[in-house]
Amino acid sequence: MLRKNVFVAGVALLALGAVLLGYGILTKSQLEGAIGMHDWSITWYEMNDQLGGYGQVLGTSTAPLRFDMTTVSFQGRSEHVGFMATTTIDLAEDSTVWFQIGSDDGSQLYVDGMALINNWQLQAYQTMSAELQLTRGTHRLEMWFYQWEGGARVSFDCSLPGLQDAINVAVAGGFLLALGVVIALIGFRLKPKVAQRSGS
Ligand SMILES: [Ca+2]
Repeated sequence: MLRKNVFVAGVALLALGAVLLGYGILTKSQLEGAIGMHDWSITWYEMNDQLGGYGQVLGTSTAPLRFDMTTVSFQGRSEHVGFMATTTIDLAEDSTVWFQIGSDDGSQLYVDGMALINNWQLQAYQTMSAELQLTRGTHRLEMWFYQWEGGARVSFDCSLPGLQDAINVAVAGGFLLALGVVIALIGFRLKPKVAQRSGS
């Protein structure tokens, strides 16, 4: 009886885990597919002061929409450097979109010309996020960043709200599935021992 109960509990966990895992992965791919992404066009500048005053242009580069430059460096330069970057996103339907910028030192984010996040200051790496209701179609993003001295990092992320929840559900589902397999196997292997004990 014990064997059967353990086995059934294991299979139930396994099934629940598989459903959650599938649901999480499906939701994640739907949310990720809902934003059409394009690379950032970045123009790098020399910075004139620690308040984020722009100097002369140093050059240009590109980056994927969602990026994390853990050590900012342009042409070997990691201090007194900054950029202005532009890109667009395409929405398949009207959506609330979650944006996050992170920077050491300062950063700002504009969406369709409107200031959405302002984190323009000397600081250790810090992220700030905001959500914005946007209509179906193409929207223009503009990001400003500067690094004065010391640590140098900048990141950008965006998604439809719920992406992290979907990832968490998938991870929890995978854990339950693995746990269910282990418990079902234990239940399965209990049989001979239980049978021998009851028989002796
Ligand atoms: Ca810094």
